Amino acid sequence: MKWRIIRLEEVGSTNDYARGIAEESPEGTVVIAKRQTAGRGRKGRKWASPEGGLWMSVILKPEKTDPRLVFVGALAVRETLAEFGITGWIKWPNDVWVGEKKIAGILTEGKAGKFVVMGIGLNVNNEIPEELKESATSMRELLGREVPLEEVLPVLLKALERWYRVFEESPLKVIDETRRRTLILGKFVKVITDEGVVSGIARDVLEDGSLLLETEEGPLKILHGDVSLRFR
Ligand code: BT5
Repeated sequence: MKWRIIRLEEVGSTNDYARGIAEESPEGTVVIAKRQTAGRGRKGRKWASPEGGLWMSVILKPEKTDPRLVFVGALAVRETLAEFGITGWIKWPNDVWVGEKKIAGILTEGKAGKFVVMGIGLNVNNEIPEELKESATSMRELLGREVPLEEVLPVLLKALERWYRVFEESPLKVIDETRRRTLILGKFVKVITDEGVVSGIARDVLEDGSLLLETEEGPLKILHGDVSLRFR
């Protein structure tokens, strides 16, 4: 992949910026901002993006828009953390956790047949806001030292490229690896979906990327949702 990096001091959201230029930009264009003033998660949730974190969006032009692309981002982040000696796990569908805390989130958005913007937010050296201290961590907190963003970025881009190629060749290989790296399988979870809250044992990540939950009423396939684990 020929990466073309656009660096911004500050932006509302790198995903919005990337979406604005995606159609006329080549695949491999990466938008990185030092700070985001309106960083977003799914469903318009806020993503805290003070200086020190890696806030970026990658423009991809896959043959087909595919919701499973989110795992390419999550696997790449997991692998990047591993390079720095941190063991992270994917929390289906779009988070990476270390222990009981979230360290990264992926937000894929796109225009069918045109482009996909893969937003990645990774807490590196940034402060974690007070209200997230219980649920979020950073590489700095885990390693006890700052890690220059310029060291993290090439590792992440390399891993992204590799997993993107694997995905193009065979999405099922990406699903297989996602299964292996998923934190919640075999655990009792609660999932908030648009249809309501369901709970049960997370059994599998299926070929289409959905989560298979074993509920008291039987197996249930979930396409979108927010999983919470009962840690305590
Ligand atoms: C996500 O959403 O986890 C996707 C986050 C994607 C952020 C990147 S940064 C670059 C690009 N530009 C953007 O505007 N976005 C992308 P979701 O699964 O909906 O999780 C959102 C929830 O994570 C929030 O409601 C908070 O509870 C929590 N959260 C917010 N900021 C966080 C942070 N910095 N670290 C850990 N957790 C955070």
